[in-house]
Amino acid sequence: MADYAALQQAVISGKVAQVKELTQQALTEGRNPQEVLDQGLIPAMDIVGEKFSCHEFYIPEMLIAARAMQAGIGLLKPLLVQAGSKPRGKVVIGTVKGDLHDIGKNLVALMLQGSGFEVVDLGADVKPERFVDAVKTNQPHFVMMSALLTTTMLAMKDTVEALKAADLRTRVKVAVGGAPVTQRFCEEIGADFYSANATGAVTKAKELLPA
Ligand code: B1M
Repeated sequence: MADYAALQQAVISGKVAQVKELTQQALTEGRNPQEVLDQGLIPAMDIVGEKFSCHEFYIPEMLIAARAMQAGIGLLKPLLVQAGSKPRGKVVIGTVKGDLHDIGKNLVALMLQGSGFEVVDLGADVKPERFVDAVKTNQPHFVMMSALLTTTMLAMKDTVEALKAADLRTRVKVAVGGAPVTQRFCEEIGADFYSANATGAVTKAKELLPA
């Protein structure tokens, strides 16, 4: 039986080998990789966040847990990405300026690839000008931004404004996400859509693709 509680605990305590073993065990048992992600890995990071909030964990512990999480995701990656032959559409994605959190953004990129989207991943700490340049160069259907900090969310607005100033705003759909981001914030900054999770971002992108 897949032991998601043990998997979560292994992520929280940063035990890379154990995370790999328990993730592999769940897959060998025939568990759906999405289920392993949603029930085994992601909830662990919420607990890490809670521990950080109450000063039980500090930056090193968060980093160690993040590394363990990445090890689990690494095993799931080939199963989540089974890209279709014909790209559905193109997405430029990045975590906004000032923000180094990239696990959620990487998952969104992975799910998009898994659904046949071509993804241009700009990484983390992406300045508005880099999003603008990437839109000029790649001519994507979507720009997707991730932010995990209440302070860096504001860089999403700056990016929307930079796209407007470069006369590119009407050429792309802008999507936003990340823990502090809300539908209301999305509307306030003039983005096209918000998604609370990676699968929702893929579903909405598919809906909005030109026929
Ligand atoms: Co940071 N951190 N962190 N951190 N960290 C949070 C976000 C925090 C909530 C922890 C807490 O206090 N409880 C808090 C933010 C508070 C706030 O502003 N509201 C915080 C803080 C304060 C900080 C620092 C400021 C700490 C410090 O230095 N004093 C610092 C900032 C550094 C910086 O960015 N400039 C910092 C640093 C770090 C680490 C580097 C140590 C590490 C990140 C490592 C990495 O990403 N490579 C880290 C981590 C690991 C976390 C927590 C624990 C986990 C984040 C995570 O990976 N979650 C986090 C607590 C938490 O989130 N519960 C915390 C798992 C991931 C799968 O979820 O990213 O939400 P998430 O992505 C989801 C959805 O949000 C959505 O889909 C994903 C999958 O379903 N989604 C999108 C994400 N992006 C999307 C884009 C889309 C659509 C959906 O586009 C359309």
